[in-house]
Amino acid sequence: MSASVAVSQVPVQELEVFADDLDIEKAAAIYREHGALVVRGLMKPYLKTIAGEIERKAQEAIALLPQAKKIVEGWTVPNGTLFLPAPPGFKRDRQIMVLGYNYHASATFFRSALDERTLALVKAVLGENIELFGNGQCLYKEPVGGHPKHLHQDAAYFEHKYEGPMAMLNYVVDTDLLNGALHVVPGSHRFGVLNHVDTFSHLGLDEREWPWERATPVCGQAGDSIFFHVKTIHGSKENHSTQPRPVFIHRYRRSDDYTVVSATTAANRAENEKHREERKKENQLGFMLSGFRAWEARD
Ligand SMILES: O=C(O)CCC(=O)C(=O)O
Repeated sequence: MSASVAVSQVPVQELEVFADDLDIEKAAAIYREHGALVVRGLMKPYLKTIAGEIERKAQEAIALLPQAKKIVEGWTVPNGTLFLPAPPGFKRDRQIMVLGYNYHASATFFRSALDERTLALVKAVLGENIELFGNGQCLYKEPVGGHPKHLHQDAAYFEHKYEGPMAMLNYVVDTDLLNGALHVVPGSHRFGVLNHVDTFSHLGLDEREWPWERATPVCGQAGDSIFFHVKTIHGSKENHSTQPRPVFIHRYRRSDDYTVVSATTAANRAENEKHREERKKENQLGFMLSGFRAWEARD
């Protein structure tokens, strides 16, 4: 389907269910239909610890800025945090984008990836054999103009052989249009992988073709979770509030799935596309969260 086909706006109420009264089949059906699903309150049990740890990691990252190294995506500091240039009038010349907060840094973050209700939902969508994809991620928008993340498909960054990962993005603070609510384009998971260009926040869709009005904003409370398909178009605007707006993300995939193209810029995507047939499952094994991995001769 061409990206220029008009997308009808789906109100957020059609995407949402509630963790306290979770009907797994209904939730999975919403995800399959729209490529997006909101589960209100799912991560509440882990929130207090995670919120405190994220702030601690952010302060650690800022203190490490004198040791920052330039890379193509921005600057990294030794605790793994990625910085971007700061907006005009900001108190520093660089702002946090991806915090070095992941499963290597926090037991609670890791435990939250194994949440029973979450795994039941993931299995209803992806089947019995599930592995973790990646080490967990924390996107951190600083206050007073913290970075936008332009509309994009995660498949531009990590295109997969099969279904691809199901992402679960979790709000750490109440999140609305002022501080950077996630926007999703329901149904866009059926569009294939679209052409992405370089933007301030790395790979993104052409803003003339994909203005924010084509997306549904998902306002929510701390502890709400938004699931989205690897090809679902999504993004979030700047944080114009006076407080940070972090989110933490888990990604789940079928245990036989693997990345065929990885990229962060249009140039490295073009180069890596040439090697898609060379990518293999063998060196991409994630930790099993459900089911069993039998050895298979794959070549
Ligand atoms: O921080 C956000 O809201 C953006 C997250 C996102 O777009 C992503 O992880 O791909």
